[in-house]
Amino acid sequence: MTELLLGLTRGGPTRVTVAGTTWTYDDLLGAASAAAADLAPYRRVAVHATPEPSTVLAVVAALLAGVVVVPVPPDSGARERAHVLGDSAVEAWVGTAPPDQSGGLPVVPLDLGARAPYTPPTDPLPDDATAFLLYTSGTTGLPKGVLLSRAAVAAGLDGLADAWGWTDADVLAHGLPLFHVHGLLLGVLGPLRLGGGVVHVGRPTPEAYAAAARDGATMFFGVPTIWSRIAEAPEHAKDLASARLLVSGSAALPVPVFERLRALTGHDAVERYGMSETLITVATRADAAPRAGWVGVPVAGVETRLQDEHGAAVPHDGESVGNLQVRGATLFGGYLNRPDADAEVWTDDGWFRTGDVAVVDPAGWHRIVGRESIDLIKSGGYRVGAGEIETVLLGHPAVAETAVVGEPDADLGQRIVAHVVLRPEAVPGPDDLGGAALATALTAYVGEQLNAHKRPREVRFTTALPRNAMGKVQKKQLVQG
Ligand code: MLC
Ligand code: AMP
Repeated sequence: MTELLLGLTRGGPTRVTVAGTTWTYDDLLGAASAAAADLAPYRRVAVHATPEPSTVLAVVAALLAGVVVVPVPPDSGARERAHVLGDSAVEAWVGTAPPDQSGGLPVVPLDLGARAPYTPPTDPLPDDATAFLLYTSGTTGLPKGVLLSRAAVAAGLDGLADAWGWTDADVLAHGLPLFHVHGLLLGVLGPLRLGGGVVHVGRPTPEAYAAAARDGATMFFGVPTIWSRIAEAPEHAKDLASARLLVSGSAALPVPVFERLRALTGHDAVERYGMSETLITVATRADAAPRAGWVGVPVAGVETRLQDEHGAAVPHDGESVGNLQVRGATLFGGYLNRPDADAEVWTDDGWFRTGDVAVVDPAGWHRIVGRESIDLIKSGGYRVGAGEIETVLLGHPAVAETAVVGEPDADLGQRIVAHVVLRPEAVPGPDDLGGAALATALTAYVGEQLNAHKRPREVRFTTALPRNAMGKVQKKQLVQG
């Protein structure tokens, strides 16, 4: 197939800036070609995915070497990290390993200053060769490994290039994490395929986005939390007026944020919708008039349909709500080691059940209404399973029962709230009035086991969870907002 990193492999002076380090394409290609030679013995490697140059170099080197990349969130806790390393059967870390948590694997060092000539592969990888194994949360259990092929990534990026007129004339800026579809696949590989520049600004603050705009960035990516913080900072938002395109995704962009951004920047943010399993399937085209609350039309190579719970077609009339299914060139190849999960998500006729509920209008525009399951939470654009947090909390000696829910939150979309029934012997005494210290300890425990953004923002102690006659917890009764 065509080289995935088409733009980069042509070399040249285009700039890639991460955490203040700038490479030209020539520099990055030279450094990655040198590192790729060291990866030849491996089939699957882990990358400690900090927002730093070493992450970009490790990922590019692995892709050049044809080695599968498993990005590991840098704040992963013990349980989550052990699961990812064990399930993926990675053979080494590239660059750095997390302090004291290498899992006993070797570390292939990276030299940012090394340079070797790039030689195109004499024996190109097949299209269906896996490029990434991305771990993502389900409603229960530990995260599942999503197998993404080189062809799916290429198709996804080409679809967005078509939708947004994204070319080598663009300089993309963002401050997203480098272990998910949004920040890594779109936000780093997008430019490297399409030949454009990219600036990772570090923490995605309004100040940092404004500074990138003043430095000439043309496109900005953000999750709604980032955009809503920019919309609250008019003195910085105004600098984004010089941009060509503001893009929001990973969660629903609230209409008031869209409107405030328009007033402050003169731009209508374009929304796009996707998943780890499907990459970006629906997007607002840059040449269309964006509609607040709507995410756009299927990208090239993707088809969508709506079904009701009995599998009957739901009309695309702009009003009827149905379960959204997708198929096409951007889809994943299945979950690693999880035939049970595969069986749940694929229909008999080959469509993927997104788990999202949507409306489609006669012109093909999509509006995402919500998720089928209350147990899949989106907080700050991160996908979090209620079940994985509940399992961890139940492993704490103080906890007898728990139910985790996502409550509406103006900043985060949803905030994680854990309702907890304590074991009688753990009920706090007078030295921890209200249980504040215990709540902090439980929150920290989730961070140590899973990762920082899976920590509940709030722990509410209760004496009993609401249950139906069958004993099932009634989570809807717990969601306030
Ligand atoms: C957070 N903090 C907590 C806490 N949670 N403290 C105590 N208890 C908790 N439960 C701390 C943080 O560590 C931080 O501390 C401070 O509170 C602020 O946290 P925050 O409000 O979460 O802000 P921030 O850290 O700035 O993060 C917001 C954000 C982040 C938007 C930058 O959520 C983010 O990067 N989201 C992007 C997720 C993403 O990329 N998703 C894409 C998935 S792919 P301190 O000390 O550090 O200040 C996908 C496909 C697609 O979805 O369609 O794109
Ligand atoms: P993840 O697997 O982390 O990529 O999360 C995918 C989920 O994010 C989807 O199933 C949706 O629920 C949600 N999502 C992504 N983009 C949007 C969007 N533009 N609007 C609403 N929800 C979105």
